[in-house]
Amino acid sequence: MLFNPDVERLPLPQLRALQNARLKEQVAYVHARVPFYRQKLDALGINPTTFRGLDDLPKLGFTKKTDFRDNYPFGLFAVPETEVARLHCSSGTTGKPTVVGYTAADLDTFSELVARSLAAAGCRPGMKVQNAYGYGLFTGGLGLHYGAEKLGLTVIPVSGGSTDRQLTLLRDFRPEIICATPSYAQVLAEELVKRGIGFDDINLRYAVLGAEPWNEAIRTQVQQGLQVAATNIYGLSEIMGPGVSQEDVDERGTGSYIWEDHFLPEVVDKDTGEPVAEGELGVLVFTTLTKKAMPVLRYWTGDITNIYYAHSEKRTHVKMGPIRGRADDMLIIRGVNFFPTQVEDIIAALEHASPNYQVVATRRGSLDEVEVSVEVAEALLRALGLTTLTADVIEQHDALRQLQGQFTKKIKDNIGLSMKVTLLGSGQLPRSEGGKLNRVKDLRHL
Ligand code: DLL
Repeated sequence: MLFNPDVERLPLPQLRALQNARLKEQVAYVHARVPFYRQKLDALGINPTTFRGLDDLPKLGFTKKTDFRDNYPFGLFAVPETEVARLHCSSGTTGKPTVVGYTAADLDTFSELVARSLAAAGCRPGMKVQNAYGYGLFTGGLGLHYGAEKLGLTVIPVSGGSTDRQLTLLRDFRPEIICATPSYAQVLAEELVKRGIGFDDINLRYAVLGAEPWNEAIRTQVQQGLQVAATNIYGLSEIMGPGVSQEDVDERGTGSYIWEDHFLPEVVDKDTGEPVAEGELGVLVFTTLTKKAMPVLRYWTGDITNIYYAHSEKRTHVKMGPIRGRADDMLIIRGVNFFPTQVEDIIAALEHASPNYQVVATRRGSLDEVEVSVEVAEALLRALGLTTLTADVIEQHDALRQLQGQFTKKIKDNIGLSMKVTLLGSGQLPRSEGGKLNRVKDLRHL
């Protein structure tokens, strides 16, 4: 279902004209209202009255995460604090959080775009949604909440974690939709099995998963484990929150529609900052087109992906592929650059590996080492009658020795690094406690 068909199907020339007009307005708006941008644009020699719009976009330079930190808390706001209707934060791993603000009009747009996203995910007015994204400063909980209400869903605002309560509500309230991080959806799927809860006991049909990277193997696990159609929702606080892009339930696996009437996407080379060709991987950059409280010009998201029109079927807007990693997540191990998602790709292609993995980088003396741990697929463990795995147990089973050997070799062949591969039984790796799960640990800086 299209929530706003006129806009979602706006022919590209008209969409481009709309973006162009909005971009010019947004540049003039920040120049007039945000000292940070006025100084920046003046230094770049950009005059809003002669700025030509899309053609001049690359001249605007980038806004980086550090710009938010340097202007903490409200320095990037374009309206007086009294006009800010809500504040959210993006959780930084170090130092101060990034603060973002919304006017009442921004919140309306936020709700509309989340409503569009949920409609694309398969949700229909009248359905119930269990919202397991964290409520609070994180944008996930409230962002999904108001979008769901806007679409006409009944919201069950449970927030993240409290697995017992989640399962009780799934059984008693029988929602058709669950919104959660993919790693938490995996936990719920595992708990159903552990507790002997059958698919007839619950009523789920759709899962709307995002806030962290995931892949097709995780999709399969969640779709089978919860009996749902699982789609991707992407977003980030600096630009809005969830609902910057969304996958259509009937076009799963072909990318997520970016709501181009509000956000202007670009993909640029992570080293040179130059735009790459359509479909090529690079860093995703967004310019907001309609934001009032905190507009952002060319925000360097750090997320690595590609954008393309090739698979836009039901709508005209551009699609983005899955997030392949973050520019700053790249690990440099013994001089070799690699993204943990490369390990994920290898695991996805291994027959007897589950999608649960962890990458840990350490330094012994002056030498970097990487250990990759992966849980063996349930089916194989069951066939072998095993639960936990030790080195001895692995030695005794051909299938496990082969899996370990194959995995080690593929890593060496594809990434060019030798890594220690550890096979684990199911449930041996950390699970999501309701929010984002970090599968990569770089302990070299500690
Ligand atoms: O995670 C907003 C959100 C909430 C999105 C709920 C989807 C669902 P932040 O906390 O600011 O905002 O984190 C943004 O999370 O730059 C990506 O690196 C990552 N991320 C978000 N969605 C996805 C996704 C929210 N679908 C950062 N796939 C982004 C991969 C994602 N990574």
